[in-house]
Amino acid sequence: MGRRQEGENERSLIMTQGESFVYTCCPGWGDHEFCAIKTIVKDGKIVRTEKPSYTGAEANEGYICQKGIMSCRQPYNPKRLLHPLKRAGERGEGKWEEISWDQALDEIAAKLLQLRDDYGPESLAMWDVVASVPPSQGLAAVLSSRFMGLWGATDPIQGYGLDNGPFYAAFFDMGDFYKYMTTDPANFDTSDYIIVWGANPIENQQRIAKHLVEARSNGAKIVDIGLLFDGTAGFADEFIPVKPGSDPALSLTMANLIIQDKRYNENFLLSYTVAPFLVRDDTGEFLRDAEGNYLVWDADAEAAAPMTPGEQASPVARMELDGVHEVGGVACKTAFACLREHVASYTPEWQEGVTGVAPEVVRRLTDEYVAAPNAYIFGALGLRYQNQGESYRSFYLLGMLTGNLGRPGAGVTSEMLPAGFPMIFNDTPITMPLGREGYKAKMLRQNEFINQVKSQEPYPIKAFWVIAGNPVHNCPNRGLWIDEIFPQMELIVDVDIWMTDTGQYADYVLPDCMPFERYELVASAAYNHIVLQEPAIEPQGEARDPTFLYSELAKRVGLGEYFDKTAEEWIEVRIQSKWPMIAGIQPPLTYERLKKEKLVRAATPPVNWDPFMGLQFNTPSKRLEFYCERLLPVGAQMAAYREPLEAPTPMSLGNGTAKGRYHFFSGRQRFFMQSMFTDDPVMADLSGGYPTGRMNPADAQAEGIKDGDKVEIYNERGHVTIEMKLDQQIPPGTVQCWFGWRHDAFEDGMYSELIPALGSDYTLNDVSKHWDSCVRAIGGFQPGFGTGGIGGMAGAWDTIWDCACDVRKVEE
Ligand SMILES: Nc1nc2c(c(=O)[nH]1)N[C@H]1C(S)=C(S)[C@@H](COP(=O)(O)OP(=O)(O)OC[C@H]3O[C@@H](n4cnc5c(=O)[nH]c(N)nc54)[C@H](O)[C@@H]3O)O[C@H]1N2
Ligand SMILES: Nc1nc2c(c(=O)[nH]1)N[C@H]1C(S)=C(S)[C@@H](COP(=O)(O)OP(=O)(O)OC[C@H]3O[C@@H](n4cnc5c(=O)[nH]c(N)nc54)[C@H](O)[C@@H]3O)O[C@H]1N2
Ligand code: SF4
Ligand SMILES: [Mo]
Repeated sequence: MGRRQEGENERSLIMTQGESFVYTCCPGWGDHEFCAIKTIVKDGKIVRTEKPSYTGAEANEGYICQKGIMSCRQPYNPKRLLHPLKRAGERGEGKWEEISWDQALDEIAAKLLQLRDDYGPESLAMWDVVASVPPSQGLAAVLSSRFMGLWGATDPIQGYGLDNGPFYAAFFDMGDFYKYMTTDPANFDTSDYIIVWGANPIENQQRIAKHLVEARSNGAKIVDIGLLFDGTAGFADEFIPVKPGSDPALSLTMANLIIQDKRYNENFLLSYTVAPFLVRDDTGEFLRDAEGNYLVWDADAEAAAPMTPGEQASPVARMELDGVHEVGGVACKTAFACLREHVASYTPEWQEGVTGVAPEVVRRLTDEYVAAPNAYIFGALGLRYQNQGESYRSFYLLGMLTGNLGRPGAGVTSEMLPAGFPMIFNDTPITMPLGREGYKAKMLRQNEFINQVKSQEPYPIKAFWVIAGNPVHNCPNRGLWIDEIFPQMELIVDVDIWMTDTGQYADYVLPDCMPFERYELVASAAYNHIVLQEPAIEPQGEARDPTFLYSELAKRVGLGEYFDKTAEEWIEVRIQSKWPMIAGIQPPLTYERLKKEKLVRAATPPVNWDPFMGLQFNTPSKRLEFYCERLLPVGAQMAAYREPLEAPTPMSLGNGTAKGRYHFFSGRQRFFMQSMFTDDPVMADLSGGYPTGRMNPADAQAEGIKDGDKVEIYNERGHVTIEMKLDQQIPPGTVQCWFGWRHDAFEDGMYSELIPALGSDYTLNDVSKHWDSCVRAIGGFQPGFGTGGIGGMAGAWDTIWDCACDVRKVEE
């Protein structure tokens, strides 16, 4: 197994006689921290996990958290799936028969072939939330993509709203998606002021937490703008609570104050944004000359001057920032003037009614943010409302107004994934062996998939295969899956390491290897390192890796010739990458070298990765587009406050759209990783032992609910009966339950019944539909783009927190 013996690596921690180690992707890696862990083995058993030993500039990076440390218990957990299972009773009844792999794959293959003959290959839908199986772009994703493309299966998670809003801002403001997902958190270290906005990195993202601590020890002030008084609120120097989904009202008030007080960075705005571009009053489009050039106002010549599209440099010595003109009979003003007028109604007094933040607090916050030499807005994924795109765009707007972008210590993040430089492997020959033309998978938007399953038009969908994910639990609404989607399926296959809420409704459940048991290439994990994952132990029970699964399946459906390699051979193909940071490694990165050294530093530039470095943008104007022409058709050219879908904010003030009196929130829990780790009794114990709800004591008193009472939380979609805890951390108007507990842990109902169906017609709006068509128009919605569903996810919102509910005490 190529394990390195004690003493071979001087950086490794102390190992005793007989111990050796391999590197492993942390099983908790779906938390976006992407850690590699050092797995220490003795006598064929894992004895513990430790931090990895990176080299070079990253030698002091790479820590692991309590979940990473506890993950080494998981392979031996008695609840783990160890045998292929075939349903013995009704779906969901929990009766299973243990069968052999041969029987499972023979039967599944025969059914797939029959469905293909009867309904066509696209009647098989393959679900892949790539984040779920560590590493997210590993062999499970790459090989299933290869299978999907050759078979011609349906890929149903395009326009799925998970972790997706940041893509909206990145696409329209900066002209890219993936580039802006990651930042090296070491960039925070030298910041003077950090606003953590709608995120809880202290409990959810330990690599970020490490650098927030670093920044504060260097003198930074940390402000948390959030809903709950969570771990990050406790850590921060100041906590500013806001009403759910109200953030754009606050951030745009900050923008207004910065503009009114002329505290913006004029030079940055003129050099890197569309601020000086003239905008037509009549159409809202940028004013252009006959050649199609943009026009700006030359302050010296007192005349319009052309700006060639794609040129970032200023065409004249002095461009005007703020002005109103008439050019060739067309009334126009600069984009900056449009912005100034647009945000003028966002006053500190007005926003208080939406956010609950006092006017003097927003004034002071703005002062501090502007005065800091280097300021960061750390936005992440806690803003799961339909208006999240407006929030993220407004954060980037604040960065543009103050010039806090593109240098260490200053920046804006939205989808905050901590990582070094992106690494791109040679995956296309694997995912698309017959080229892009030969890739036959059919992309469906999630809402189309839902509608199509219900109607079985325009083509029938009869089989559902879960490559990765636990949709019944994690892709609400639970009732949609159980009552509407699954009854249409003649075959449901779930591949996992645990029996999940999804697996319970499957016809076959297939046991995957854990990362500790299989080969992989660890990519984004590793702070500029390429790390080989080698098996630490033999697969437990009959668990088998994705190479086995897809090869054996392919063989039985006539695609065997395409699955002729071992996991190690596929990895050899993957590292033959032309990406300069891989291709430029010296001596060259070969599989032999990787096996010998276990991790190899990539040929990265001697700076930290920051997507804003160099301030080059791929928008139509090649500038930052806080004023975005492409959003004109839906009136969203500038960020604005839009009421969230189930508007809990005005509701709690007594005047809202009354879908319920409370806002329901089911955010993440420190000791769980989504629905993982719930099967470890120690982690479950640390999480309170069993699921409970929480609400503010003032609300509870008004409802006649006491601490520990049994309460039903309900809305028109579903309900859960749960023990209620009274907790000051939960703001009035809000009811909370931690995300992760399985359905079995509840006495009656389940919180995922309450939540709107993600990516459905209900959660999409005009803006998201327009966004989807814009992404398609530039070909970004391509088959197999990325290696799994994530490629086409843009075009929908997470609306998990847009969820109104009611509560009532259950009399016993
Ligand atoms: N331990 C652990 N870590 C995880 C995960 C896990 O399951 N467990 N999951 C991972 C995944 S997939 C993700 S996407 C990330 C998400 O991680 P985060 O981005 O940190 O998201 P959440 O923990 O859902 O919510 C963070 C905070 O957002 C705040 N919030 C809610 N509504 C609002 C609002 O309207 N305005 C503002 N300003 N704040 C609001 C709440 O105070 C909440 O504590 O975590 C990752 N990390
Ligand atoms: N109520 C509520 N719902 C939510 C959220 C919330 O905060 N509240 N958060 C949302 C967010 S941000 C996200 S990202 C999604 C996450 O949704 P999912 O990606 O579906 O969540 P996970 O539970 O991380 O992973 C899914 C499955 O992968 C399995 N798995 C883990 N390791 C392996 C492996 O090595 N091999 C195989 N085959 N399977 C493995 C896990 O056991 C789990 O069953 O949930 C979303 N849903
Ligand atoms: S932060 Fe996440 S990936 Fe890193 S050790 Fe913890 S659970 Fe694992
Ligand atoms: Mo997520």
